[in-house]
Amino acid sequence: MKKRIFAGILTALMAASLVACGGAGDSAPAAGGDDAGTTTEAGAGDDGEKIIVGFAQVGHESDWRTASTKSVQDAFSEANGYDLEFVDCDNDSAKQIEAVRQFIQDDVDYIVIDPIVSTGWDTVLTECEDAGIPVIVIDRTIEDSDKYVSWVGSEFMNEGLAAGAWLKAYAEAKGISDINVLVIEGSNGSSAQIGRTDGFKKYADEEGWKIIDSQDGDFTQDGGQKVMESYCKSYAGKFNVVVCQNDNEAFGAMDAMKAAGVEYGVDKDVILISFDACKAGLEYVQAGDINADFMCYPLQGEYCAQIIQQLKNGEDVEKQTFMTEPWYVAEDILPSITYTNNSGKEVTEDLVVVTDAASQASY
Ligand code: GZL
Repeated sequence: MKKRIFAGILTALMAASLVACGGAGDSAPAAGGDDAGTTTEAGAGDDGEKIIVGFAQVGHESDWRTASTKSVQDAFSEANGYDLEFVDCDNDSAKQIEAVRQFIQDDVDYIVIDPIVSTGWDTVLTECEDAGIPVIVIDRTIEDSDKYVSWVGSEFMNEGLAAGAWLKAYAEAKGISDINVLVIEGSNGSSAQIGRTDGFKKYADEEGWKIIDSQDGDFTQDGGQKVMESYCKSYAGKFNVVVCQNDNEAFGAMDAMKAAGVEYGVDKDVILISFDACKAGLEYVQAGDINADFMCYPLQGEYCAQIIQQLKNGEDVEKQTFMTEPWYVAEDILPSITYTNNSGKEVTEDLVVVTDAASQASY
């Protein structure tokens, strides 16, 4: 119990210090670069006991998720001094809340959550706080509570703005003036779906593009295929852009368009835009089937382990750490794009032309 009280005081002190120093977000090293994460020293507690970490993962819906899970499992390995309690919540929010409550009952030392949806968290996070168990959130965000010590992930609104900024510049470069878009959204209510949808829609509204339809593909290949099959039936010949909110949806959408005789990719009937930039996605970019793929960096396990080490050592931790996420394209026609990001800052992003997906992919 003594350990718990100490952890509770530590958490409160950390939160207070973060508020004091503004808790300004920190940007992580470039994805896939040499300094993307560092080897984590052994996590064993001071008394040599393993540090017990409970991890409630979204599910197993995509290549991105597989990489995310492996990243956390590798960081919290037994060899690194951890005992990881892993729960695959299978995209079921009730199951995820239940998993966190089980971690509290199991009296774990730290809890890591990738929240399926961004609301409904304050009650259970209060229970974690009362139990003196620090919570770290990765990837997606929690919007209805700040009762966690730190978050590591992506600025999803910027990902949506990136797709819009690229499409605007690309359409101008290609002389395409009439833009009619079909969107296959990610799991409804997830911060990734909300941010990518809102960011892209900002450009659509400003540029006068028509978003013909926008349906939930649940971030899966099957979901992407089913929605695209329906789109091909309902909107044949009426669309020239498809935005898939992750690569696995794009894989399914390509199968559906191929079956319907719709040509997509570079200099075809339909411009195909995707997110995640996993290796398989970049292979399609290299082949010219996907025109642009906006990275969402999944390897957050090392960052999580570093945060736990800092907490264990009584050090301050950043409240937010944002991943660095390149923009990948199939054609070498635009060197870079300048856009105004979600913080109102004018940012110039270099476009990475995919010439060797295997070496350019981060995961
Ligand atoms: C985004 C992540 C999303 C990915 C999908 O950070 O939560 O969930 O874009 C994954 O591939 O399913």
